[in-house]
Amino acid sequence: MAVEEFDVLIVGAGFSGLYTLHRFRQQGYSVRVLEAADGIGGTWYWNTYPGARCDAESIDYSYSFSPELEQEWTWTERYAAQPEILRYVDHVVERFDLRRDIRTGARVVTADYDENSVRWDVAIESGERFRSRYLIFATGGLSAPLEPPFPGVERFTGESYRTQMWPHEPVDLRGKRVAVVGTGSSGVQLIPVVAEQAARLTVFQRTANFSVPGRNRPLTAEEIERVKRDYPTVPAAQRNSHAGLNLHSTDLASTDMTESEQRARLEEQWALGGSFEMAVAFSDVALKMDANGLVADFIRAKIREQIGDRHRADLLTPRDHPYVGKRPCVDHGYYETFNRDNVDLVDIRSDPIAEITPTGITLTSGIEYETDVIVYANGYDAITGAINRIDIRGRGGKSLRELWSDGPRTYLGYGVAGFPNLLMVGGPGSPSIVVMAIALAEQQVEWLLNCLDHLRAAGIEEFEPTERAQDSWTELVAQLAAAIPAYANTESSYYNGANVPGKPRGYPMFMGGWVFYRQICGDVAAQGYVEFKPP
Ligand code: N01
Repeated sequence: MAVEEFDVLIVGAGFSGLYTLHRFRQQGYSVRVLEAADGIGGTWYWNTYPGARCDAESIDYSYSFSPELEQEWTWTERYAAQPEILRYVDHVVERFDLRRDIRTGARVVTADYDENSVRWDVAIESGERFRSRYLIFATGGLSAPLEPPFPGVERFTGESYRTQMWPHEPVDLRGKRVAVVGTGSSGVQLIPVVAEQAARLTVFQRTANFSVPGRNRPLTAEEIERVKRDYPTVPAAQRNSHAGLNLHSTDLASTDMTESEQRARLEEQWALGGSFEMAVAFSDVALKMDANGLVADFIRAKIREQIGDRHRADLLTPRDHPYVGKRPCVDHGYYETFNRDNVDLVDIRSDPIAEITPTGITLTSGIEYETDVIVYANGYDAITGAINRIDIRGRGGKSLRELWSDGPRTYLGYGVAGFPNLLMVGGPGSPSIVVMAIALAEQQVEWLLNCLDHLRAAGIEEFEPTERAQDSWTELVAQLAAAIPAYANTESSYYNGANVPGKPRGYPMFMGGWVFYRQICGDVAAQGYVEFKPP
């Protein structure tokens, strides 16, 4: 079989991979994107479950590299639903003629570095191989779905669905008994929609999460006009923010306010809607447990107000983690759903699922729930999962998976010692997941292009970070997470790997905020990328 060769191979055709393709191609590199799915769009291709919607506002959740694109495209709602986001992806793909360089249905299984030819040799599931000088992973932080973790899943004779890979054909839940397992962002979005369709919905909850109503609504003509007129200010403000989002944040700590000012501020943010607005109610929400407690207590009280039944309200009230320690959800009618007569809530913290049977779900106590449909919304092997599922071998056949067996080690999230010309966008060690992915990709790709220009001008065609730089970056990433009380006081979350049996515990992403990250990247560039050296 002929082996196709390119300057750059990119793994993943989500928002990050698409921008990487666009810019590297513009700079004159020959590029091929290898995408596992049968379509383009990454997480937005896979997550077609009912209710799927972005939890960042659509105006922010957009590319900023093209003023023409900003003017042409018009979002219809405050939070875009999955089909609209996929239409935006399609528009971008056509607009910038990206499709011709993307190979879909091409799941990368191995990547081997050939030191003699200074090339990466990449194989996809079909056995076809590709070679390139640079290999860029744009695989996404939440793209490695976890299998439903219960014995007997395959014995169930009804219909089973997974939010992470919902069928692209319509699923009819009308008149059926439906069980949903999992109450993270996916479950919280899906549950209100399913409740309206199903005859009976039973929600299996292990951990109550914090969720804040999104207050979604159509964008008005005046808003659209204003945004389009002021567009350059939107991404500019994003770049000066912690998470790449335009939020109503404040420099005031909770301790700078009186009790009544705190209360007013919390009500104000609550009225705006969305969990990120609550996270910036005070400047110290993640940094001081007292401030965190104010926000958490406020949301707990609001949750209770939304639910009629006291026992249910109690079960749905989060108690085991600080606000933002686990990713909080943005909902659209979640708590009200539990006031419906056709909805049940089962606490699988006190009575865990023992097995899936041919007819339903059995708990450890022996209680059985018969159902026609089971929906698993059980989450992802976050940040490292997608890369670690590929067998990647660097210099001397060294395995990346083995190198990362105690947690990922990278330099700035861009590269790994011992793996020349392997690069990452939104990878471990970057502010992956905690900074809005599109904005982060735009910044990182520009940085990488400048880095390559600089190194190539110096005659360096093969490079990797030094061990020393990688060690100190890995240490900094760990120290930052440990120094932020909201994370340090959260025991179990996909952020720290606790949701995956056997995964090393630790925060694999840079938690110091985007401004700080960009400042460090800028300093490294100004100093001539000195920690990237030939092997
Ligand atoms: O996954 P999750 P998700 N027994 O890991 C439960 C993004 N996203 O797909 O909390 C019983 O958050 C688990 O329980 P627990 C967003 O960043 C964005 O919902 O581990 N239960 C939890 O309730 C989000 O944060 C959007 O105790 C088990 C659930 O399954 C991220 O993706 C929409 C279990 C998993 O929740 C992931 O969200 C959707 C077990 N053995 C997703 N194992 C938007 O943009 C797991 N669970 C809006």
